[in-house]
Amino acid sequence: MATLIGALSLVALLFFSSFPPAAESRGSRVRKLEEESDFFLTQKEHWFNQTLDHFSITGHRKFQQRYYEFLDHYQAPKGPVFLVVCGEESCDGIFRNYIVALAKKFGAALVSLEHRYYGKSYPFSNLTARNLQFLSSKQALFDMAVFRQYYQEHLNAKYGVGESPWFVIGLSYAGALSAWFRLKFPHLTCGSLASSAAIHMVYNFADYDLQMGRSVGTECKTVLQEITHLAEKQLQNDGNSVKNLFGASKIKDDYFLYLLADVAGSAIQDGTPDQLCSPLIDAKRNGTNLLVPSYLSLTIALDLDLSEVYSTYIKNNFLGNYSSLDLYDPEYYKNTTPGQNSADRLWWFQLCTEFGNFQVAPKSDAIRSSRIDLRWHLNFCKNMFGSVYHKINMTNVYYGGKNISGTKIIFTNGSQDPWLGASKQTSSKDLPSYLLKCHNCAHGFDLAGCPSSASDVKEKCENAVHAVRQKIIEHMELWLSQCSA
Ligand SMILES: *[C@@H]1O[C@H](CO)[C@@H](O)[C@H](O)[C@H]1NC(C)=O
Ligand SMILES: *[C@@H]1O[C@H](CO)[C@@H](O)[C@H](O)[C@H]1NC(C)=O
Ligand SMILES: *[C@@H]1O[C@H](CO)[C@@H](O)[C@H](O)[C@H]1NC(C)=O
Ligand SMILES: *[C@@H]1O[C@H](CO)[C@@H](O)[C@H](O)[C@H]1NC(C)=O
Ligand SMILES: *[C@@H]1O[C@H](CO)[C@@H](O)[C@H](O)[C@H]1NC(C)=O
Ligand SMILES: *[C@@H]1O[C@H](CO)[C@@H](O)[C@H](O)[C@H]1NC(C)=O
Ligand SMILES: CC(=O)N[C@H]1CO[C@H](CO)[C@@H](O)[C@@H]1O
Repeated sequence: MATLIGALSLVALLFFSSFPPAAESRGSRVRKLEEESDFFLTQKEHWFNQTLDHFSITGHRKFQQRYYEFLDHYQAPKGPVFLVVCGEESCDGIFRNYIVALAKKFGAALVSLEHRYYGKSYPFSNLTARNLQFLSSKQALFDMAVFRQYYQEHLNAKYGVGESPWFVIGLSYAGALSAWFRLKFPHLTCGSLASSAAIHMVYNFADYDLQMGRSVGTECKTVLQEITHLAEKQLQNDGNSVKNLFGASKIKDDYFLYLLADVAGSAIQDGTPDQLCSPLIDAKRNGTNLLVPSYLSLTIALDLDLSEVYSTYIKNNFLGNYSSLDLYDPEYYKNTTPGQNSADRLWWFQLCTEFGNFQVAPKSDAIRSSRIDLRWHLNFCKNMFGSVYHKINMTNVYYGGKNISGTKIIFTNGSQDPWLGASKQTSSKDLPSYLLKCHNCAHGFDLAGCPSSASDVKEKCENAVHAVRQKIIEHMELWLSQCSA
């Protein structure tokens, strides 16, 4: 369930310049990344003994947590330390992205901690639901706090710096962690940048689908809806023939419908809506004469045209290097062996227990099939993890949802990002928020930059990104100086 994984990582975003839409899949992409160290400032691993359960007074168990440091731009002893938060995937190094420019500008040390359980930072030899009980954002925030103290001492030992000003930076789920870290540990960081952070949790996140429609516009939305209806109808008639067209005969009907939705969601979330919509709209326009009222049957010709265009798009742009049909097979998520592909199971565990924000079909004007509803998601959770307790509403109680309090947190989001509705909606002096507004401004672009696209589209995107980056720098300058004072 590519987009259901929800948050899009820096890994995916980094692919923008060289790849078409990057969906939310890890294994293959990550492996590919490792071959291309140009993507990383550093991949030299360091290890830290972390406490497994920060909330127990009897458990003393530790596990090894991986981290990275990059000191080339560090101006000791006064320079700040930027904690670049890693989210729901293997953290294979510190990425080259806008953070490098920030490090240069501020003479900062960069340090990045892998999220517990993901990548190589897993405490147990298997990932059964029982062993996942210590996987939560609360524990992860405590990890960051404990690590921050440890690393400060480490820097002191090396450079005699005393207390450095810290700043926490993250994107997507890692962006939410950045915001929450400043909220819960204001004495440990001068501020934070929360890029495209989903901080508001609901069970039914129908707004994701609605925002997809708003982002692509009426014409493309209508075609996407039509594809869903065609697929639903053909699944009823002859499921295998339509799935075969997509090379997806082995997956179950409801997962197939999820795949169709994820393909569109990913393209929009990644800021490449035109690659998705243009061929579909063309096909639709060409076939207009053939269209008969939708309550009658569509002609075979249009059926095939649309489905073929979409299936070609999926094969070329979605499957293969970004995503895989495996993600639409429940068995894949049941695998409890830690490894490159376990991030998907782990993230689902967090969705099922803490975050929800299930991408359900809205009651009207849905792009995705109405079969993808809350019941479907809760069944999935139960099927994967047994009867784990859903504390999704509690997450808003704990962090405040969109009413998050606290100070010195920058929120950014992209105008076309389906995750928009889960981000902070208001801006204030203490909690400024900025919207990157352009045709394809999507998830995390302030940090990741714009994808390759037609030059006029790209220029507008770059202007939007530039404007928000200037604001980020202004706040960081002010807050870091106030912190050092
Ligand atoms: C972490 O713990 C292991 C085993 O207890 C120990 O051998 C190692 O030295 C510790 N590492 C650090 C960095 O403290
Ligand atoms: C998982 O690991 C636990 C110990 O942490 C062990 O008791 C259990 O048998 C393992 N289960 C599987 C399915 O490997
Ligand atoms: C639609 O028609 C145009 C012109 O007739 C043609 O160039 C284009 O390839 C067609 N597109 C599709 C997707 O059928
Ligand atoms: C996947 O990556 C390989 C190797 O870089 C490339 O040749 C191939 O075209 C890519 N496939 C897709 C579907 O993007
Ligand atoms: C969660 O909160 C919402 C809004 O307050 C409420 O409608 C819903 O019933 C709650 N769900 C659960 C499972 O507690
Ligand atoms: C946020 O505050 C508003 C107005 O006070 C309130 O209606 C809403 O329930 C709050 N939301 C959360 C998630 O606490
Ligand atoms: C945090 C943030 O940038 N919020 C913006 C997200 O988008 C909404 C809707 O456009 C804006 O109102 C918020 O200011």
